[in-house]
Amino acid sequence: MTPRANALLTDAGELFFSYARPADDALSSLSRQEGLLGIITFQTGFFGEGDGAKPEGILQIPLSGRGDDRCEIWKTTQPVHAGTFGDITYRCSRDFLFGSIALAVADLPAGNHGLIHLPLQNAAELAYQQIFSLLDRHGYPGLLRIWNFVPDINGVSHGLEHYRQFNIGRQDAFLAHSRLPSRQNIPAASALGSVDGPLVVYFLAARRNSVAVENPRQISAYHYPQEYGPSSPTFSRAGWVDLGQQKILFISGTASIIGHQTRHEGDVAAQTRESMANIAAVVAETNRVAAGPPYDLNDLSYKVYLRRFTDLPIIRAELDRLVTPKAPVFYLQADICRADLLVEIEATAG
Ligand code: 3EB
Repeated sequence: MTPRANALLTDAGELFFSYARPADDALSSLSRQEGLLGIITFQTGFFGEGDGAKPEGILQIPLSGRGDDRCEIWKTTQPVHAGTFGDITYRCSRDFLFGSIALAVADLPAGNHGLIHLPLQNAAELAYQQIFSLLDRHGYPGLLRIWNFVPDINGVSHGLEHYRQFNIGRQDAFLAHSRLPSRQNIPAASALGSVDGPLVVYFLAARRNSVAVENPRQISAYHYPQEYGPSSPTFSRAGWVDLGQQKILFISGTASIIGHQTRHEGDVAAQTRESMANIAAVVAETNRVAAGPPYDLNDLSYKVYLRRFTDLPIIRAELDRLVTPKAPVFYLQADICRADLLVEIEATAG
């Protein structure tokens, strides 16, 4: 974790992440650490329910399911300073910016149904517009990775599933900021369910862009047909970024989808194997297009989102067969963006 003494001044800084379980009293000092970009916790009530004890600078994700007492921590080798922009809270260094936004979801006024903006469409568009404005303003064009937590993601209002509403607003913001149709401007992402409340999004951006990677076994999500909603989801299957000495691979949330169709409905073991086969395909594609040392499944750190907590032993058994026990795996219970998906797996190698 120490900066390399011989690093050239022209080198980009490095990025580090970990899934750690800091002691309660260590968190507030952690949030003041040099080089800290972001800390995310998935445990609701971790800091004492409603007593205001939540240390500053820690993002709390209100997952729709059970959390984990570990935190996700992002750091860099460079000095960091904090700021706000609209509803975004961020920390940035010379080369990196970590930000988060929580936007209340307002229901439509009565009588307005279907006319203009649906509630999650509106929140998604506003959140992404603010993110792109911040990145444009401060010169971090490379949106490397983004995590989306959509309240009651499979719930329906005004005749459209919340995730599908979200996809309309997200795509419109990409279009408004001229980030579409270029595939190079489409980030790796995850989309999960949170409790009914605000839309919460967190992200990592950099001075330089990542290389978007797609999966030959799947249609690009931005080309999904209309049967999955009026606007397709705007994310790439993975992003690979060359930071000089360090290369990072961000693999998006990956599910049991072939082409554009869900496979193995109701069979969580088979969905886990198919998701891992998709991750293996993305790794192989990265090795083909990225100019760096090849990756394999054992080089990755995983975050696994499971819809039903009782599926944990089944999913864990499948992963244990495919990946070394040394690979970090972080399990979180949450709803997944398609109602027939039981598991979504993301992976990162730095
Ligand atoms: C899929 O492949 C599964 O909408 O940002 C995975 C990762 C999924 C990201 C997103 C959705 C998203 O379509 C779902």
